[in-house]
Amino acid sequence: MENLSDRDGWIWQNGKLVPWREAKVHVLTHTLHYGVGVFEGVRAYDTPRGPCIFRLDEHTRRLFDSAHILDLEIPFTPAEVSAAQREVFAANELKEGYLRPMVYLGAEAMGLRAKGLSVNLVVAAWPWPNYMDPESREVGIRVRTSSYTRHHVNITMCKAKSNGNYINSILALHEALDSGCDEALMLDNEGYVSEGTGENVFVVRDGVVHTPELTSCLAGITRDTVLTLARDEGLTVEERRITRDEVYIADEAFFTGTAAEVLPIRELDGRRIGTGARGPITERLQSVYFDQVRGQRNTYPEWLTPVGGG
Ligand code: PPE
Repeated sequence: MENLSDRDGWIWQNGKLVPWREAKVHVLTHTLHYGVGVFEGVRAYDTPRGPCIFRLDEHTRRLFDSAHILDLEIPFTPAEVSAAQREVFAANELKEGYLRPMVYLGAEAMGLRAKGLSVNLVVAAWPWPNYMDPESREVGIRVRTSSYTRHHVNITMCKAKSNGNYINSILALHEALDSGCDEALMLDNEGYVSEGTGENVFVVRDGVVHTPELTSCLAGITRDTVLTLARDEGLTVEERRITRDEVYIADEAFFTGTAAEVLPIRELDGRRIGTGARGPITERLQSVYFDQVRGQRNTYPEWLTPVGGG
């Protein structure tokens, strides 16, 4: 098995590039014990202008928003954090890949009462192909509704992409994987559809594209991208509460996320969705999404930040 800690390359840690294998923390690192930290998942794609980071400033902004929600003060400016991502991506000489900025509290003190701990930032970048096999992008995945409820907005707040929130996601995802599915669908505490364990969710019915409101899911950047591109394609989009059985009777359904990209759902809880194959609107949105991130369209050039130069 590949060991992600044993690679050549560079990791940006607190302002400087350190050799990949030396980017370490102490075992008493506060975030390791209690999960109070925040992170981002960002992708860069190869484009005709060279490797470009997709919606870099929006990801950086969400990192700062997440930190603010958890009352963590990042000791860098947003411009410095965006520059760090470009720098580490370039240093690793990648064409396409995934970036993982993460903010964590230091090991100065233990305990829930600890205040005034150092706020640290790392950014790693490595090639990370979509975790579904390429076939899934065409045929779609099988999903089950999780027995675990998505965080209530006043338990751990879903607008923060915080480390601890992913305990909930991992419990739900592993339950789904153990039962032979590919992903879990999370319902909120009122029983309405919220999101996947690391993706936002969309359904299509009678040509209209629907996705849950932002109150109980992460403000996904891919979600926003797909909503924008769908409107540009002349589709009607609605952000509203969605029930589990509405997904069963949808014509099409798909997940969106930086890591997952645009991923068709062909089945939920053993019920076929639509024809049980990738639907035409999903296929169209998937295609415009990949063209957009790979710089094959002239639209939204500001979403693509070249890694090198300028
Ligand atoms: N909801 C959750 C819970 C989530 O984790 C993500 C991203 C999204 C929605 C979609 O957000 P966006 O990437 O901005 O479109 N999940 C990240 C981590 C995935 C992982 O496996 O780790 C990601 O996609 O990078």
